[in-house]
Parts: sequence; structure tokens; C-alpha cells
Amino acid sequence: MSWKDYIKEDMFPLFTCAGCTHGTVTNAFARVADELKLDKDKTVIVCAIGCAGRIPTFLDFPVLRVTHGRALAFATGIKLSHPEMKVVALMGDGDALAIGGNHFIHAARRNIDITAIVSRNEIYGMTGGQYAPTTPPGARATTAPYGMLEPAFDTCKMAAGAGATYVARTDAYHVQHLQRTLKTALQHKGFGVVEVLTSCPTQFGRRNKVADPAKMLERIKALTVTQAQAERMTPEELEGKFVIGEFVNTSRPELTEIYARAFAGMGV
Ligand SMILES: Cc1ncc(C[n+]2csc(CCOP(=O)(O)OP(=O)(O)O)c2C)c(N)n1
Ligand code: SF4
Repeated sequence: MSWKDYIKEDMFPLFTCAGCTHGTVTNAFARVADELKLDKDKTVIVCAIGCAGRIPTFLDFPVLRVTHGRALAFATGIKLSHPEMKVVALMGDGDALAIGGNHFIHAARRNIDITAIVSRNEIYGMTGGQYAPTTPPGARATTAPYGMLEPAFDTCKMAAGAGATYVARTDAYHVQHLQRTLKTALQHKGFGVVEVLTSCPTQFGRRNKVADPAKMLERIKALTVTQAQAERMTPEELEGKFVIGEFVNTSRPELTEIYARAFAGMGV
């Protein structure tokens, strides 16, 4: 088998705009699925409405595409009823952190064994460029024509604070780092979060003078620092940067195991 066996090539061409790096995440996922030899009968991907949510339908796994913001709610139901399944939620940042923010923090609190991958393109791509909770201050969006006035979420700090047992950030420029991070996350038991910095040249780029897909990738490169680099930087130097790497990798009781123990021998 090769990584291409995890892609539904008959569905090509992709619907995405040129330079959209949601596709880079899908590509990395397929390669890691091949490395880990993920069983297509024991893995399910849940995604929702949005460009990021549509991309997983090109992966050759059972894919459940649900209402915007509800990927983790459905993923939780699948995992509780089929604890033997590997459950992955592949989401956009608006999807995961705005309308789906509540599901996100409670999945982390419960430490349910789901891998949550959040593609952070800093905008609502599919619906025409409205700002997301991840849009950087000052950036323009259709709903922020004079620049974003609100601060952006730190997804990783939020996930860690809510109790996720694996938390990491990576990006679509450093693709080997992206693959290594996804590989570790997919082997983790418990609620794992991988934030992937991605680019939307069409809706973010055009409004923020980085419409060229290559420039958007250079922007990601310029904005990211490793944890080792971050340690040598002042808070002022770190302002607006994204530290990539692993922030949490720990274990504590997982929700479906807690349920199994609670109902053991009761015939439930
Ligand atoms: C319940 C509901 N609310 C709002 C929408 C409209 N809607 C569709 S996609 C989307 C945002 C998409 O942004 P994101 O999740 O960041 O994904 P992207 O398209 O940027 O990849 C919104 C608001 C919807 N389809 N359903
Ligand atoms: S609108 Fe943005 S997120 Fe959607 S496909 Fe185009 S580049 Fe990708």
C-alpha cells in the first residue's frame, strides 16, 4: 500500500483555490495514515461545513460530514458507541473554535480519545472572508473592513487549560514537522489537539496584501518559531509569532474507559 491508497483520487480535481493549504494537511494525513497503516475499517473521520471540513471527503476513510461546528459532538457520539474505533475530527478554525468552541473545551475536559486537527487559516474561507476567533488583530476581513479589533485565540493554551492530554502546533510550511506531529498525535490515547497554521490566499490573502500563495507560505515561515528559538526571545519579540512544537503530552483517565469501568458487569 502507498499513501495514495488513502486518497480518493477518483474525486479529483480538488475544489480548493490554488494555493489553499488545507490540501497540505490532507496530504500529510494520508502519508501518516500510510506510515501507521491505519485500518480503514477502524478509523472514522468527522468533519463539518467549511473548506477545511470538505477536504477530508477526499480521504479514503469512512467520513461523516456534519453541521458546521458540530464535528466534535458527532465524534464524541461515535467514540462512546464504538470505543474500538480511531476517531479523528478535522476542522476549520471557525468551525472548531467559534460555533464549535463549546464542544472543543468539553472534549478536552473529558479527555475523550479523539484526535482533533484544527486548520488555522485565520478567516472564514467558505463563506467569503468573515473574521474568525483566530483572525489576527489589525487584519482585514469582510466583517472587519478597518482591521480586526479583537484579540485572537491561542488554541493550544486553551486546549491545554481545558485538559487536553496532547497539544501541539505545526504548520503547512514545515511539512515534515507537520507529518511528525500528526503521527505522534494519532498514536496518542486521549484528547489530542494539533493546530496547523494554514493559508487562505483567496479570502485572507487578498484582503491583507498576501494574495500570492507563495507569499502566504513565506508569511507562515516568518511567523513561526520553534520552542528553542522562543526561549531566547523577549515577550516583545514573540508578539504575533506562533511557537510550533509539542506543549502537552501526558496521560490521565480517558472517557470511554471510565464509562467501561463504571458499567462493567452491569450488562449495560
Ligand atoms: C450552523 C451554521 N452556521 C453557519 C454556517 C455558515 N458557515 C459555513 S462555513 C462557515 C465558516 C467556515 O470557516 P472555517 O470553519 O474556519 O473553515 P474554512 O472555510 O475557513 O476552511 C460558516 C460560518 C453554517 N453552514 N451552518
Ligand atoms: S476560500 Fe480559502 S480556505 Fe476556501 S478553498 Fe479557497 S483558499 Fe482554501
